[in-house]
Amino acid sequence: MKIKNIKSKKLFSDAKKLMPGGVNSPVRSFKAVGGIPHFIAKGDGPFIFDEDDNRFLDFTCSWGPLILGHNNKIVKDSIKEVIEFGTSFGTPTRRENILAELIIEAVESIDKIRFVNSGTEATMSAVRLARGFTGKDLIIKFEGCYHGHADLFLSNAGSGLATFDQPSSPGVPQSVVDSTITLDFNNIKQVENAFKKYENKIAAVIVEPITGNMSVIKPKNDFINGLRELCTKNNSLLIFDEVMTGFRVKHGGAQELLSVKPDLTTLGKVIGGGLPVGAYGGRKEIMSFIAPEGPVYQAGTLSGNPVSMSAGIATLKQLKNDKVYSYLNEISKYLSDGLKNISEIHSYPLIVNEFCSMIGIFCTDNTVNSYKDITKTCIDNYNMLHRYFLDNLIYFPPSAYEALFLSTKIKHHHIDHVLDTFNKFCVEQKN
Ligand code: KE4
Repeated sequence: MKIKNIKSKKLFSDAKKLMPGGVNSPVRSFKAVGGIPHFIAKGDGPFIFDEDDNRFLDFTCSWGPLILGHNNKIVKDSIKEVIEFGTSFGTPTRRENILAELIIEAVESIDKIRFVNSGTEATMSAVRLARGFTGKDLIIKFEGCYHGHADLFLSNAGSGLATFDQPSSPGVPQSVVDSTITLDFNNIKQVENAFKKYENKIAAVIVEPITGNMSVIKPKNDFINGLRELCTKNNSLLIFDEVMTGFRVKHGGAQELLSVKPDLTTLGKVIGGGLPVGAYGGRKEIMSFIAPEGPVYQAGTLSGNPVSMSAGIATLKQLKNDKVYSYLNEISKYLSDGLKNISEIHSYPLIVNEFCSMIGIFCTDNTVNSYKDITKTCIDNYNMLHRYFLDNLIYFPPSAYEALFLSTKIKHHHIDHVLDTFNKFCVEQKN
């Protein structure tokens, strides 16, 4: 069914005259999947409504933050309440204490926390802190993991194994990535070799413990435990980038699911309830290095602003209820099992990785354990599936490298609609 998009088309044409690519973040442009993006006018529960009055069942959830669905009443009321008194004061406010306490009591590895305004700010600050605390410079990261757009993260693996990186974007000087080493996710041998090669020079290893930016890939058992052991043995810090997985895969994040404690954790998305918030936190003795307590500088005009704090508090208070995660687990399994069963019935190549409301879909029959594996999957098939779902008013993320997110507002009958649509897609593929 071709859906109306006259208004989105006009808005996109205007937007491209005003903003690069017509968007304020590249992945929204639909460049990866083709077609034009839908300009969304409002969200409500499991739905988003575009300017042409199409109502989509949403599985992007604003790239993760909206775990409680769109227009959550408690979050909305908390924002209305706080703006009665103003929006920002550039001073400490009590709501920062409240949100900090909610996070510290949920995430065992965090004794102290600093709020910033995005995931990128959180990860770049965590790396600076790790370098300041250890007095070392080198950082290990993994291909396919995304930690935001700070220069030091915009690099690809160097030519040989465990050699220094090369920039992956113009504007990033080689000097900046000369201290970054990119290795293969799930390859603990490469990490061991890097620690041997650069003995006592590695400040930290940063990793998405369950990836969401090469879609959803879970670490092999020896990988995450191996990172923990190697960092401890070499007096380097293990940084879990939980901007996506924090309060998403479990109340205590992926570190609770995997039973591995990092030295620093970065957070974002869900902790802001749809408003701009990032955070980084960890053990007291590490966090005490952050200004003004310690020498490592980091600051932000709107960090901890009462409006964002209020939305975060309202969100995390609702997530303290265990029933939320058991429900999300249940509906995620219902969707992933349904997709797998239908793909088997029709012999349609599909792998589905599901971790409590984060789901990765790969159009392939082979296992997917690393970035190289995903590049061998059929991206074109994902794009065809994306378009088919969109024409049936189901909004999957507009990139094969992104994760699906379920909110608590997604019900079984919504998933039945998705499964019926997928079944029709498979039948049509065969004809
Ligand atoms: P932000 O600066 O976009 O708030 O966070 C950066 C970031 C850091 N770490 C992880 C694990 C992340 O997933 C992200 C941002 N995620 C992307 C979606 N894959 C944001 C969407 C976008 O770039 O528009």
